[in-house]
Amino acid sequence: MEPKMSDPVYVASPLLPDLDQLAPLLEEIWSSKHVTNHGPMHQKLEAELSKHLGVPTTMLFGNGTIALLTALKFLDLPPKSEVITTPLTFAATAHAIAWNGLKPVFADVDHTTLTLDPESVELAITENTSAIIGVHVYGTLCDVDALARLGAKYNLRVIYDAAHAFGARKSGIPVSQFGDASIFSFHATKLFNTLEGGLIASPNEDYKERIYFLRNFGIKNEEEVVDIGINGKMNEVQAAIGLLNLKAVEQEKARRRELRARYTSFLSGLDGVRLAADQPDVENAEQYFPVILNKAQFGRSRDDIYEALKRRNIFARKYFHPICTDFVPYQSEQIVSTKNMPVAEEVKSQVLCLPYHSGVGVDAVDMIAEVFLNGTTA
Ligand code: T4K
Repeated sequence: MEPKMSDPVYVASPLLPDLDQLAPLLEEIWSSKHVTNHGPMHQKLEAELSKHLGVPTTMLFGNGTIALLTALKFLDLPPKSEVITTPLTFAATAHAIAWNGLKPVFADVDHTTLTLDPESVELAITENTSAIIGVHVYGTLCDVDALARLGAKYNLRVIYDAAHAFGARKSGIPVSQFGDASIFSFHATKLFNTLEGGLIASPNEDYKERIYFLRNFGIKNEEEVVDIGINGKMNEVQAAIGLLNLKAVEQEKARRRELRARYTSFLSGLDGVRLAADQPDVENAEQYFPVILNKAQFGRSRDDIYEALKRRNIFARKYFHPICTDFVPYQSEQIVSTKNMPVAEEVKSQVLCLPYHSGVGVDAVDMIAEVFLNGTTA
């Protein structure tokens, strides 16, 4: 009988403020009765996020998916035009393209970074291409310079799904300054969360007004509806949690960095085990800790490790398996266009995200180390 954690250890665990910190903010909301529709907490959080993320435009949403949908709507891309993205992402990235009446086109990922491979993107560009969505998957940054060059060369909009990259920086530049806009998820599983939530961030201040209308049914004032908007708003309780969590993010990141060091100490140098790309100029967002397992070299597969951990009550996740091109609705070339993607096809059965949050204790790390190091599939 193998050892087992007494409490389950999950891939993610929400950062939650103390209830005694939250209570006064809830009292404020309750007494004002302003519970949603751009209330004071909402406005304060947008202002704080603008400072934190280093861009003038930070528009909150009820979740990351509605933020992605709205960002694409905002771009006014030609109907049915093609948007190139990665298949190695959460379903929301691809679905947001299809829900906007656009065609997702999947290019391959780079073998080292696992983000969109600019060469593969260039091969996928046609006269119908209108945009590129890069995904900073696991917090590894896309080749933003190469994607910007492609955008300029072919006159394409470039936006980023930055759901995994909250607070990341490249050579000191906040990640939200790249591209036309970046979309963040503030879901409970994210480093910075508002239980459910999302954000469109942009270096372009002029975007604010129209995104505001799109988020709120297109309503300008009591007399005028000026756009075909939706309800994408975040409520005051979510915003209050965001205000408190924003103060705790740096401490949580520091604790995750310690966990990263502990994981790295036993994983690096293991034959057939690869860690996320080393990006020395990048301040990591500390969102996920992916390992890429090569069975031929390591002796065991990703699924062997996943199962061995699960038997010990440790729930790593196969993000992102299946990849988007495996999804039932995307098996039709009518809906998507799939390019040659040997790297994504290989990596999808090799990648495993280990539990990565401050609740992962030394005993869990020891157990994970034992699974990786002892060489059994038990
Ligand atoms: N783009 C990218 C690249 C994304 O990764 C995501 C979301 C989006 C866009 C869309 O953003 P949102 O619309 O979601 O804001 C989770 C999250 O639901 C999803 O937000 C996230 N990506 C995705 C990578 O992970 P699942 O299906 O893995 O969630 P679930 O419920 O299995 O949770 C994972 C683990 O987290 C659980 O085993 C336990 C722990 N957990 C989860 C929840 C919900 C908790 O401890 N407490 C909780 O309340 O999708």
